[in-house]
Amino acid sequence: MNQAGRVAPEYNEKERSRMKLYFKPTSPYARKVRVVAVEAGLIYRITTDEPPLRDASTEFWRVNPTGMIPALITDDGDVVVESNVICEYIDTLNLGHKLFPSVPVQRWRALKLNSLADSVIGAHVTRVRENWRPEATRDAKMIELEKNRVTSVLDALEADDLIDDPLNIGHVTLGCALSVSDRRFPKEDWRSSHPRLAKWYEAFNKRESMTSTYAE
Ligand SMILES: N[C@@H](CCC(=O)N[C@@H](CS)C(=O)NCC(=O)O)C(=O)O
Repeated sequence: MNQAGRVAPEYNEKERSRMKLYFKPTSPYARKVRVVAVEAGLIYRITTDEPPLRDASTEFWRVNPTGMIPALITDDGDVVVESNVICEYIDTLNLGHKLFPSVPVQRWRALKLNSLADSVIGAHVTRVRENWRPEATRDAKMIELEKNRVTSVLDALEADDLIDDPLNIGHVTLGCALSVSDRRFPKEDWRSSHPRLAKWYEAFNKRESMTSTYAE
């Protein structure tokens, strides 16, 4: 029987005890996974592959029915998709400080920060894609809306104390989101209107997990 997202068993024979991450160096969603793997001390157990995207005829789509990155093949040969799920999977293997807290109040705060930061990545990605279209066909209203969404979320985070919590998945996602801000929209100064976030990011961005996963 074909199970959705189940890879061929021969993969597991060849690659026993190694996980495989399908990614692109510039994907912020895939970077979340790599940052978590470094923070968890598990990056050495992960091999990587850069699959062709947007082609349903490829081997990648056979392995991963969504055709999206990131996707992780576990050392049991299962495929796990969607960055948050992959991050949590890796965190279950993490013997050190957990990035997905188990205490409900802390967990909720971490997930809340994570979802807000994820919405910043989503807004950036939508805007970047819109900007790739020929100028005459771009949706200016959508570009403006996504820009406002980013500002709105950063304003909310600036006014909150979520970033002061012990390191969690929300910080990882926020770090990756702000990195997209700088890389894709370098002329937009988010720092002067969000000094608390700027200070936090300056320190966070120096972590080995961030420096070792940065891609131009
Ligand atoms: N919500 C997903 C989003 C993943 C995503 O949007 N990945 C993009 C690359 S950044 C992708 O695979 N695009 C290929 C496609 O759209 O077919 C996650 O968090 O993993």
